[in-house]
Amino acid sequence: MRQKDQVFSVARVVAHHRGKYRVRTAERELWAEITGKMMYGAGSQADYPVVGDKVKISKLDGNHVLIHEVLPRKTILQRKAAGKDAPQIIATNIDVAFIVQAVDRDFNLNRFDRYLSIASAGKIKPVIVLNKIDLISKSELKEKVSQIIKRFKKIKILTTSVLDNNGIAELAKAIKKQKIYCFLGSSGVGKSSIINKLLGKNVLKTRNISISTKKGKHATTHRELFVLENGGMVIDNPGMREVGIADAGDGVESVFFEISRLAKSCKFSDCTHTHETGCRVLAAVDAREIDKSKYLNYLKLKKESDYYAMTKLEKRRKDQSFGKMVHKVMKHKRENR
Ligand SMILES: Nc1nc2c(ncn2[C@@H]2O[C@H](COP(=O)(O)OP(=O)(O)OP(=O)(O)O)[C@@H](O)[C@H]2O)c(=O)[nH]1
Ligand SMILES: [Mg+2]
Ligand SMILES: [Zn+2]
Repeated sequence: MRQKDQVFSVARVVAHHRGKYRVRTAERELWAEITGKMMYGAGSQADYPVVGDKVKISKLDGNHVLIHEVLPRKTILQRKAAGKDAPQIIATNIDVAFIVQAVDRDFNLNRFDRYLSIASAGKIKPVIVLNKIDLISKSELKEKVSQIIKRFKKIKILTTSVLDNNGIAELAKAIKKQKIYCFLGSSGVGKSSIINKLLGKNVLKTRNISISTKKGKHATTHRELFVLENGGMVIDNPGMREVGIADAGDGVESVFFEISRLAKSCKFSDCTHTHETGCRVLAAVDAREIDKSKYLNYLKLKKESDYYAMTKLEKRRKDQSFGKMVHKVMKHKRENR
């Protein structure tokens, strides 16, 4: 038996491509695979290693190691992907989520709500990064920043331009030793370009002109963790098209904390804040204490998170009763023809 003389150590998962993992020890990077025991014992994606995880490894041969176990995760960043019930883990052990938007067509306050909700649900500190500020004037930038401050109050905002190196030093300064920073945002906002700047060399493939003419093509196709010179760690992600809410509501309620607070004084405890008399939220929207578009986005994200929180059984019942209702209406129509 080989089991006895196995020496275990701990490594960090830095990448995952098609069932193969790259892990990093204090000395170097290695290829890794999971043990058969781990594979057969895994019930869902949550049981497999993901980027950011600390894992228990043993040497297999040459540059290969075996992953035996995922060590307890400090934080989990997850979303709901289209058409899937189970949440999808983006990365683990994240300390800070850099939520990146470009100041051009990509700029959208409602999208920040989404990313902020998933960060908050994972108990991860968010920082907003506005990139490509070379594309707009100083006054336009000021206007955008004040929109963000008005909507999100206390969240830290960094403004950057990879093109003229603006704000990159401030961003680098915000990255601390041994902490993990995850870059999130739509495709093309400049996540990989920013990380290349932080690394001080072009390690990551970014979108070039010829790629950008092919619609929908992402420059980054897999998630990867990089260690910066100061010992801080950054994770590059492929741009995300779907950022569904995968939590029972805490994330959404904390991002919209003013609305949640008002909701406690609504007349009905099950108030939906859409039409009820005595709704404190609607009153605040009418009095313009709460921004209308923020309120509408709250309803939208809350609906998503409520649906997510429903059990499978409840979902089936809801779908069935909807099916029955459709059936009834159709029958009624037929009979009255
Ligand atoms: N003008 C300008 N262009 C930028 C800036 N940052 C990045 N870009 C350009 O934007 C394009 C997209 O950059 P990427 O770094 O590939 O974007 P990404 O967010 O990593 O995209 P995905 O990997 O597809 O998610 C590239 O052509 C970059 O050169 C910037 O600050 N200003
Ligand atoms: Mg990229
Ligand atoms: Zn209400």
